[in-house]
Amino acid sequence: MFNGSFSDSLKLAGWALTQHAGAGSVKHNNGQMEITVSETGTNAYDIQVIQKGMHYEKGQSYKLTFDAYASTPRSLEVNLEKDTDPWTSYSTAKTFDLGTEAKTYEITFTMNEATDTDGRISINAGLATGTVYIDNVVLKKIDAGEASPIASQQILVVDAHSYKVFDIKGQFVCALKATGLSDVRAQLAGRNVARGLYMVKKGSSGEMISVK
Ligand SMILES: [Ca+2]
Repeated sequence: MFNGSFSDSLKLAGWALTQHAGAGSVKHNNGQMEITVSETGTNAYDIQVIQKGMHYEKGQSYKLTFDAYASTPRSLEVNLEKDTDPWTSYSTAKTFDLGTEAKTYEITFTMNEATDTDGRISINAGLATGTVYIDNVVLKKIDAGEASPIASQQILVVDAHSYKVFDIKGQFVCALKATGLSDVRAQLAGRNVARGLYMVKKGSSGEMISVK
């Protein structure tokens, strides 16, 4: 992370505007970066300010924080991603609702892709007109427990239970997590177990299912 504070000596060094559609401009003013959109694009990334050269290490968690506000309330997308085609998003693009007073916003993520020593930060402003003010952009490494990986969010959404599976002779086959008996049946079929009847136990209750 270079020149996240937009100092008076460095101004916009390290940051560059890219436009794919719409019309926008970027300038250094009062120790901040100002992105002004005069004509919206179709996508947030149609008008974007990028810093390249980010080092994202596989398995490492990161936190990006920045201060932002806007001339009128509006959205702003920020994405930590690959700098070249296919622009793989490492953080998942996140949309923030900016107000007219400065607040600190953050993105946490764990790098699940192969290490990228030349990734980028993209500040995507193409979906609304007006001016966005950015300052104090900081990217730092954090412990995995502080990040909110997508995988754990998905696990929270799925209401999974623990099941134990026995064959018709009472022999233990496997233990698995599933959302219900049909999920157990699907998982057993996926493991290529023999066709037939199985006893599936959840806690002290059990039911017979048939795997075809
Ligand atoms: Ca500053």
